[in-house]
Amino acid sequence: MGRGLAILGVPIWGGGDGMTYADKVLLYSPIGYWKLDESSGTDVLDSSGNAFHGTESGITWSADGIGDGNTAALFDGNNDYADVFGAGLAAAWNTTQGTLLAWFYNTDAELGLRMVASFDEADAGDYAQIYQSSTQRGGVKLGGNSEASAAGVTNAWRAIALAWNVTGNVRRFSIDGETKAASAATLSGVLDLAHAWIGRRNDGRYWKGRIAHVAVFADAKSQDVLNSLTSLSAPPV
Ligand SMILES: [Ca+2]
Ligand SMILES: [Ca+2]
Repeated sequence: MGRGLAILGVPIWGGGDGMTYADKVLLYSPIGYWKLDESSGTDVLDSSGNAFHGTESGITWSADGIGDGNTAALFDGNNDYADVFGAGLAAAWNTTQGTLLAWFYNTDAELGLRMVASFDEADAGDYAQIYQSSTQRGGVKLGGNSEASAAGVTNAWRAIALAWNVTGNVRRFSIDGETKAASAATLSGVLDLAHAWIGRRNDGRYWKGRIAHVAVFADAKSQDVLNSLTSLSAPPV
C-alpha cells in the first residue's frame, strides 16, 4: 500500500492500521496537545495524557477541520481565545528547548497582526509563537529572535511547526510540510513559561478564523519530524 493514500480525506498509512493525524502527533510525545475538537462547553482538553486541560472564552466549536476527520475551533477575531497555561504545563516545559505546532485557517483578508498560539514568559520577554503579521510566521525569541514566514493565505488551512534549542543555537521551521530557512539570531537564556495562549497573546491580537492541533513538546524535533507534523502524510519513520 502506498504511503499517504487518502480515502474520504482521512489518511491511511502503510500497514493498514488506520493511524490518524492525532496518532502521529502522539507518536512524538507532546507534553501538551490541544486538538480543539470539542463539541461543547468551556473545557479545552489536553490529549497528551498529561491532563493539562485549559479553558476557553467565546470560541465556537465544531467548525470544519483540517481534513483528518476531526472538527476545529472558530475564533471571531475580537475576543475569543483558549488559555491552556497551568502549573503542570509550566513544570513540564523545557526552558531551553522545545517544539511548537499549530494548524490555522485565516479569514482576515487584511492579514492583520493576529496570534495563533503564544507560549511566552512576559509581554516583552521570550516566546515561541505562531502568528500572522502581513505574512504567516513561526518565531522563537530567546535573547535573539529567529523566525520563518510564508506569504499569507486566506480561507485555507496552513500548518507551522518550529523547534529550538539554546544549546547549539538550533532553530528549525516547517510550513505546510516544507523546510523553511531560519532567520539569523543567536538564542540565549531561558524561556520561563508564564502564558500559554491559543488565539491571542497577552495583549490581545486575537485570531480570526479556525485553529486545530496545537501541540508543544519538551525537545527540539528534527526537521523530518517538523515536516511530517505539518502535513497529513505518513510519519517519516
Ligand atoms: Ca467573541
Ligand atoms: Ca527569558
